[in-house]
Order: sequence, then structure tokens, then C-alpha cells
Amino acid sequence: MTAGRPSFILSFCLACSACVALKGGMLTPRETPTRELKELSGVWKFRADFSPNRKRGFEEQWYKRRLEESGPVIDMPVPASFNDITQDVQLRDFIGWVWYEREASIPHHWTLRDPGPRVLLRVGSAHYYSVVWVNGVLVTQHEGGHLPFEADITSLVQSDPSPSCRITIAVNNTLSLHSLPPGTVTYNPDTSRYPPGYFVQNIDFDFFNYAGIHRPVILYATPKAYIDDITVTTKINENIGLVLYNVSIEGSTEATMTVTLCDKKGNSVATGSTSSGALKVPDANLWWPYLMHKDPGYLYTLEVHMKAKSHLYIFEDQYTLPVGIRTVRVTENEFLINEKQFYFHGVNKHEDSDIRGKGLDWPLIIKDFNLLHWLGANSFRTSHYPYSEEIMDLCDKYGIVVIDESPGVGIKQVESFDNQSLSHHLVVMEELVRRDKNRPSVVMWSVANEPASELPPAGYYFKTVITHTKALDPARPVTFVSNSHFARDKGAPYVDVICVNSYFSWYHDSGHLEVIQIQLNTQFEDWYKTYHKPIIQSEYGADVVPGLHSDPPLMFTEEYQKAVMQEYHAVFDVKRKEYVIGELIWNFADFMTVQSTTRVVGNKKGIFTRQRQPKAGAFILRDRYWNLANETGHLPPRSRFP
Ligand code: GCB
Repeated sequence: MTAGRPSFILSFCLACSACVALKGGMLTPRETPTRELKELSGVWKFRADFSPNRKRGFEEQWYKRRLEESGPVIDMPVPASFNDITQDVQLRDFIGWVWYEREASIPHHWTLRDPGPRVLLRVGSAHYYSVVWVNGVLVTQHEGGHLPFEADITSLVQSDPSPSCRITIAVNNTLSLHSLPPGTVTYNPDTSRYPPGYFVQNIDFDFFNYAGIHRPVILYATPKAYIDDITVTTKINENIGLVLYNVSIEGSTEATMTVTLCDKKGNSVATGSTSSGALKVPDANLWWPYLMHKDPGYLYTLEVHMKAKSHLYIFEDQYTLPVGIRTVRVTENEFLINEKQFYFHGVNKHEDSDIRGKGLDWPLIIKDFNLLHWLGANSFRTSHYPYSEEIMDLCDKYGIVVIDESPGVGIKQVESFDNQSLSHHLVVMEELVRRDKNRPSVVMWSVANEPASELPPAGYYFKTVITHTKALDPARPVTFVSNSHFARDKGAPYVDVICVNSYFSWYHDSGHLEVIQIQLNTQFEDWYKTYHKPIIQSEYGADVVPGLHSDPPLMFTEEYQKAVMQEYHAVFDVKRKEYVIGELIWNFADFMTVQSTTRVVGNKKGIFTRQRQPKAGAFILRDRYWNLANETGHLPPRSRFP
């Protein structure tokens, strides 16, 4: 990479999100009779700012006029990572600001002022730091990928009679010691070894730092007095389901509402007329995980209808929220869903695919769910960042249980445990809980993956992040995923469930399958005797270059991955009768990483290739997962997901 220092970006933010507590809701935009939605997916104009200091776009105010007036542009799909779209290796590994732009037509009635609708611009996620302008006016900034942000552009749209607006989004992928995930930039001034102005981004996590606008950008309109947020929690008392709800309204202090809970057929089963309350559902259909019930993922809909007075106007707004009635509880050695023991037999995933990188892609999403069904997987962890709302909606619908992980991956340096990092981490947890709090599929929050949790500041850091997350959501357990020494881990005392990663016979004792059972047994006993908390094997696995074979099994062959699994499974089968409550293979599919001597065009620990074809290990896991599901005795016919 040849360019000047991009570090200015870290001080650029005008209103850094880490400095403010979150206000307002972040309901997934849905079309209802009172809400309209316009998706802006497609081809946008694009330019990476290759100037030595990466500042040219700001110095020349590219956002002030059409992007193609300030220089050459290329076409760029949205949503998608920009990295793998062109043949330009400099763009693939680019660090700094990239600029996106498109025109969007605005429906005429959105531009009417009195009373007119409220118009919002929402970005599902852009990685990592975003600045957004509409018609050259700064409307918002956001720090962090993987989570949505939005800007109220009502006054802009309603003060300009033109039928379209120009949206410019600058996105910077530079990671710092205080970003989540963290990273550092190394400058190499030695011109006898590097080109002038050379710098690289270093990261402590094992996936490619894909960047760009990863999820849909949408425009949507609500009434000016509107349903801002809904919070739902559920309880079960014998056969009565209890839906506790709270609705917050903005734009008016005089609102009335009706709240109707409907079953799958659309029949009303309970109603309310206050902004918060409890709806009783006799003979409730509970939300059950996939393979735990013949009708998994049962969703009611909560239809909120509000009428509000503001000035001379009466506003009406409607929002429909899917609701699953279920409970979650953790004991010393069990994970209970609806008071029944739940065993996680699932996977870790990535949002990752050829060409698209981390860009949302419907065919891939549905293919992945079909593969999960085929595999008999009942759960996954959103390693190592929040996945799209589109994916989470399907988890709710299919009954796929989710451990919802924050982008707290690669927290390794002591500086990344300081107050600046901590306060940003708290905000990220607020954003994540705000987005996913109503999802029945989400049964646990994971605040981080493999941090340096043995470092002295880790105790205070994780105590604070976990306490904060529990305060935001008292109804769900909280964890983080550890690969530290059980006795020296400073965060483990604060988690509800111990999640441990280990790669016996891979990163150490390489090639020695015979050590796995001894070491795994010791691992479980050490953690359990120290903390008396249930344990999930949150990662285990081995790389396979598909098509490589050997007998006896050698590393990187299909046989070796199978053998590693079988050694692990033997121990799981003993310990799951005691306190092990789950196993999540690393990884569902091969995925892209930085280039290194240990990665062969990415991480190959997938049981599926990056193109989603099974390796031999997939069949081992499939047999195991369906057998495990059989033990619960509620199996749907296997042929349902051939
Ligand atoms: C881990 C990490 C994961 C890596 C994996 C590996 O422990 O949590 O991000 O990709 O190991 O394959 O090394």
C-alpha cells in the first residue's frame, strides 16, 4: 500500500458515537399501511481516495457536487464489499476513505410539508466509519460496521422541491486500537525496503477486513408522530404465555393506541390499549428451536396501531413486530429453553462469499439456511460480529438459535482495554441490544471473541461490558468466548456460560490426534471445577484443502478433519451428560482471511467450501446432529430438508 498517513480519520468524527448515550429506537423498517420503504440497492458511483493522505475528498469537498464532477468514478454494487469487485489489487487491499454516491427519486408526497411524512435514510451497515451527506449537507456519521444507523432527512427533502436527492456516503475501513474490532497501522518509512509513504493495516482477527456498504441502504417514511420503539419480553406460566410490551412514541405527547397480538392465521389472541402492558395468551404456541418441536419458530405478530395528536393534525402509525413466546434460563449445568434442556449442536459462521465479500446476498442467505437444515444444526454463533437483520429474521422464523456476538474480536493490546475502547464497546452493545432485543432466536449475547482476557485490565473491562449488557437486557444470559487459561481468565467470573475455543492437534501438538481426548477432557474439567457454569465448546476444527486425502489421516486432508471431529465428539458425548451444553464447529464454510503462510487463499476449516459444497466432514456432522436431535424425540421427517 503506498500512501500517506490516514490517521487523521480517527480525529475526524464530529460527534463520535462513543461520546453519546443512544437515543431512540431502531425498529427494522417494515412496510405497513402507514409506512413506506424504498430500497436503494443497485449500482452506485464509487471512488477510492488514493491521495497520499487520503484526505483529498474532504479537502475538495467531493460531497458538494456530483462525484463524477470531481474526478473519475467506477460502478460499484450496493450492498457488497468493494474489495473483490475489480481486478485492481490496490483496491482490494485499500485502506482509507472510499466514496459512494447515487441519486434517489423522492415520491412527491414525501416532499409535502404540512403535515407531510418523516423521511429517513438508513444504512444497514457500512464498514467501518461512515459520513453521510444528502444534497451536500452532512446528515449523519457513524462509527462501527455490522450495525444499522440512520438520519432524519425530513427537513432537507421538504425544503427542496426537486424530485430527487443526491446521497453521498464516505466510508473508511481503517481500524485503530480503539475501534471494534481493533487494529493498528504500521508505517514503513525505510525507502530502501518500501515505496515512499508505505503503510499497512494490522489486525488481530482471522477474517478479511472487507469494507464498503454491506447491507441495503433504504429511504423510508413514517408519520411525523410515530412508533419509535417497541420492547417485548415473554414469560410462560403453565400453558399461558405472557407478552410484556412497551411502546414508545415520538412526535406527540397525546397518543392512544391499540395493541393486538395475532396468531399465525391472523386471529387476534390478545389485545391491549395502553403503551405498556402484559398480554395473556392461553394455550400459547411456544417458540421452539428447530428440531426440538414439530412446529419450530412459531411467531405471533404484535400489531401496534397508534393515533396521536400534534398541533392541528391527527397522525396514525402502524408497526408489526414478530413475537416468539419463549423463555431462556441457565443453571449450573444446563441451558433451558421453555424450561427444557437445550443442547447447541450448531456452527460458527461468517458473512463471507466470493465476489460479494460481506455484502448481503439473498441466494447465499437462503442456501446457508438450507444447508443448516440439511445438517440438522439447531444454532449458530454470529462469529465475530452482528449479522444482517435479514438473516436474523429468518433465524426467528426457522427456529435457529443464535448466540449474538458483538464485533469485539481481536482485543489483544492493553490500549484496547482503556476507557475510550470501553465506552465505545458499551455503545456497540447498546446498538446491538437495541436492534436484536425482540428476537426470540437470540438466546445469549456474546460481548467478545478471544480477547486477551488474562491481561490485568480485562477484569474491570469485562465486568463493565457484561454488567452493562445485562442492564440493557436482564432477560438473556451474557458470555464472551475465551481461549485463555482457565485460572488466569479475568473475565470468566462475570459470564453466565463458559464458551471455550480449542484446537488440539492443530495449532499445538500438530498432527497428534491421539492427544485430543486427554486434552479436551482436562479442558472441560478445569473450567467446570473452577466456575461451576455450563460450558459450550464454541470452536474446534481443522483446515481441509478440499479434495486432499490421506490414510492414515494427515493435516489438511478431508480424513484429518473427520478424525479431529470424531475425537472431539467422543468427549462431548460423555460431558454433555454432565455440564457441556453445546458444540459449535469452526467453521460452517471456508472464508477469506489476510494472506499469510498459514492460510491457503483463506481459512479452510469449513465443513463446506466457500462455494457451499460439502467436504467429508459435513457428512460426519450431519449424522451426528440428526442423531442428537433424535434424542429430543420431536424430529420432523428428515425428508423435509433433503
Ligand atoms: C479462532 C478464532 C477464529 C479463527 C480460528 C482459526 O480461535 O476465534 O476467528 O478463524 O480460531 O481457524 O484459527
